[in-house]
Amino acid sequence: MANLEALIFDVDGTLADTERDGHRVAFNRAFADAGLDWDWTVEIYGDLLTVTGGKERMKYFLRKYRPDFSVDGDLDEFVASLHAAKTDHYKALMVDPGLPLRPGVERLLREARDAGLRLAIATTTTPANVTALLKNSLAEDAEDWFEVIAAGDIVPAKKPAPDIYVWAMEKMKLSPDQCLAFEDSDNGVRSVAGSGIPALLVTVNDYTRDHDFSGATVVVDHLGEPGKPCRIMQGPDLIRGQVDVDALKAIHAYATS
Ligand code: XBP
Ligand code: MG
Repeated sequence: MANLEALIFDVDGTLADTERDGHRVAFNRAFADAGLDWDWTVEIYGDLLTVTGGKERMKYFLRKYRPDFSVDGDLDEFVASLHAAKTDHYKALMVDPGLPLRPGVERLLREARDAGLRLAIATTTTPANVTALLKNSLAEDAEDWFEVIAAGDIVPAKKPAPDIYVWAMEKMKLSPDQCLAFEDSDNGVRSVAGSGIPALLVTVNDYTRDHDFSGATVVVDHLGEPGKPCRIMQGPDLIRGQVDVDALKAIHAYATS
């Protein structure tokens, strides 16, 4: 059995609840700037989240909700420039008003670093968004805490394809059974499963509570803090109130045995 060497984190919905109050708001601001009357409500956004990646999500929106929309010129270029404006809005939102990390995220990252575990990120979001969140919500030097930040278009196929996890593991020269992944959505779970990583901890959020997490080792409501214990929603009883390094080793051993 391999030892647990590395933790690989999804970002959106896992490190912070970025979707509803971050990405969604940034998309709507970019649409308004461009004179578009598109309004991505909290409810519609739940459906749009079935498609990962902002550019891909906009094209899905057009196909499903605005099939008659047309642009002068190239649609991909139009979507790309709208997306660049959205990224600027997202970065600004991370500064003001800012967005807190989910319970237990900072605690666990610090404990894992102290324990010598290697850290990485595997996300579909744009690299600049990861930088903005880590810098403003975790620590000025937080990007350096992660050996690899695998993000956005560096792989052609986004989650639920496994490519982003495979890319991160290749960079770190790790095999799947040396890793434990953190996700919040069914697309993330499918991506991890396809990559061969057997150990997967899911923290649900309001958008993903009802997703199919049958491929996860453990599902919890959050990682837990002192005075704010987490609740195990699926999987073996290996966590004592907070997900800590001992719990991660136990989850990894359970998943790889
Ligand atoms: C996250 C996403 C991202 C963001 C938008 O999925 O789908 O697309 O919503 O980011 P996951 P960009 O958490 O599974 O990685 O607009 O920068 O693409
Ligand atoms: Mg996610």
